[in-house]
Amino acid sequence: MSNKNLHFEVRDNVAIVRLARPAKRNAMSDGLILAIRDTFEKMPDTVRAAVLDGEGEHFCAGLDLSELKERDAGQGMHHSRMWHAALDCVQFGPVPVIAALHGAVVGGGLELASACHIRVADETAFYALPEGSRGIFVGGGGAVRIPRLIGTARMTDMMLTGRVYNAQDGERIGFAQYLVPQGQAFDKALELAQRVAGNAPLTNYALMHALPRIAEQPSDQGFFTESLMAAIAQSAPEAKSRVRDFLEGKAAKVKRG
Ligand code: 1HE
Repeated sequence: MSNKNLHFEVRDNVAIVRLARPAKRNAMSDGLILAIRDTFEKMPDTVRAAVLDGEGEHFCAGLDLSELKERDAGQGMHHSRMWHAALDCVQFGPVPVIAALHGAVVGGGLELASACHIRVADETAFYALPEGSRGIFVGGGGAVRIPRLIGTARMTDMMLTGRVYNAQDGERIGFAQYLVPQGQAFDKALELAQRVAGNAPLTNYALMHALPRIAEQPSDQGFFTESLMAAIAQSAPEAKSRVRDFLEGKAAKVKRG
């Protein structure tokens, strides 16, 4: 499933998907965005979690600006919807995706990272939305996903003023859930992916597909959907055997953090 600009491999039951266009700072051409869509759509059944990272000094410089030719409104709409379809395959695909971030995580690169389920950043990471100064707008789902991570006010400020967040501040405001020393984002992301891969598949499914929907429902509907999901998850044989293992002293206790 490898593409010239997108490397794919499976280690045990974890897929590693790597943007591989370092000379262009992993800028996303239409071909690359379609390759991301295809990769997540056609994930082998054996895969239980994925790591997404970028080759070279930067995670991703966003949209390939050299392809930003004259488009009329209709073509612009289709282009943006193509990004939505591809990033939906990441967020609502078959497996949780852990992004390993370093260097530039900007524009469409930040939109891509925002579609992942966990973000691990190293100390070199920085976050920006240069669309504001390029005279354009986000078009890859950023207007929906980024305010959910950092709030509308912070995103508005980033786009109006060109503000760049460094790795420490990015973790503080909610871009990344983990901050690690330089060069360690991939290893940490892989370690997390291996742990995620060991969960009951229905639990991972609930977290990817039920939780974000519940979070957007009015409380009354959210409580009801939660009960439905809880009932389905607890009835699976795997849930029964995991709970039995704990009660028989065979499963790990929760340890202090
Ligand atoms: C690119 C791109 C790109 C680099 N499209 N070619 N994104 C941006 O506005 C960010 C633009 N990029 C940058 O600000 C910088 O390149 C970086 C901070 C990411 C990296 O800096 P640096 O010094 O390591 O690299 P560089 O020398 O700027 O770039 C190396 C090459 O990559 C160079 O090409 P070369 O042929 O001269 O070697 C750059 O032109 C090329 N390059 N970034 C095309 N983005 C769904 S809508 C999403 C909307 C957006 O994402 S808009 C934001 C676009």
